[in-house]
Amino acid sequence: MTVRKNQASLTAAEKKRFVDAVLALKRNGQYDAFVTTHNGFIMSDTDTADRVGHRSPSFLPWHRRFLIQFEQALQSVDPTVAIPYWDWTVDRTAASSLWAPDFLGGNGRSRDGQVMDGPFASGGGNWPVTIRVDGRSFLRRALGSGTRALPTRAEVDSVLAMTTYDAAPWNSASDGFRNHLEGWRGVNLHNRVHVWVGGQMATGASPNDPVFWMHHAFIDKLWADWQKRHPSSPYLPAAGTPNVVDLNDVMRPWNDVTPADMLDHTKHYTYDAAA
Ligand code: CU1
Ligand code: CU1
Repeated sequence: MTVRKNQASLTAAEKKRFVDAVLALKRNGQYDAFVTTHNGFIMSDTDTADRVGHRSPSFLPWHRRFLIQFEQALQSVDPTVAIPYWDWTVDRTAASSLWAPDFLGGNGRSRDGQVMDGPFASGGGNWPVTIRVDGRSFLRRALGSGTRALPTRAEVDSVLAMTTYDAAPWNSASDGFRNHLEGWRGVNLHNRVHVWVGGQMATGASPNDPVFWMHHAFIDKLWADWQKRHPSSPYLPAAGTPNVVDLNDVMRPWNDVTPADMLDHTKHYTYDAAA
């Protein structure tokens, strides 16, 4: 059984196994295929095809499926590995152990944002950024350089208190839990963390930074916590919505998964703690 743990509670050996599995996927090309897939699903509010991965109700089930697929790839390398989650309401500075050289490495240098230490630093030769948004092939970060601090627990709780999953027009203007969690409205949880990390994390090619998976595991956990807190609040919309993934619509790029299939994460993994 796959148990996703808080990254702050991992042992040195668990951190190493996670990093080693990530590096193995980078070497065999699978990692960059995930980056490419993500980049293809950055959506605009005005897209006329189904809006699947972002700015839409299926933001949460799409990333749940995406993380399951990545976790299965990691486990094909090392069956003991699960995606850790980063609770940024607690580990909220560049001094957190998350950013130590034995895990993800630290901040980018001021000159060009290049990450200089840890397993994903360009100098180590193991992490060439090939799916790029510009000419730079090194991992970049600018921790905390955004104008806003990481979200607080009180802000998270204010979003978890919302009772409606999503609402028309089902995009970045919507009211409801999904859009406040995604961050286009209100206190802004998910988007704000991408901006706080900076570098590739602030772009469509964000999975180039392995912290992407830990950030999204926490977003996924918050969805699970919300589901537990509001058991009678369904995924919305239910059916018949143009350009939007309804409950039983298939989500691209897969041809075998719907939001309904993703509502119960415990078939695939559990979290080490509930909210
Ligand atoms: Cu995403
Ligand atoms: Cu994201």
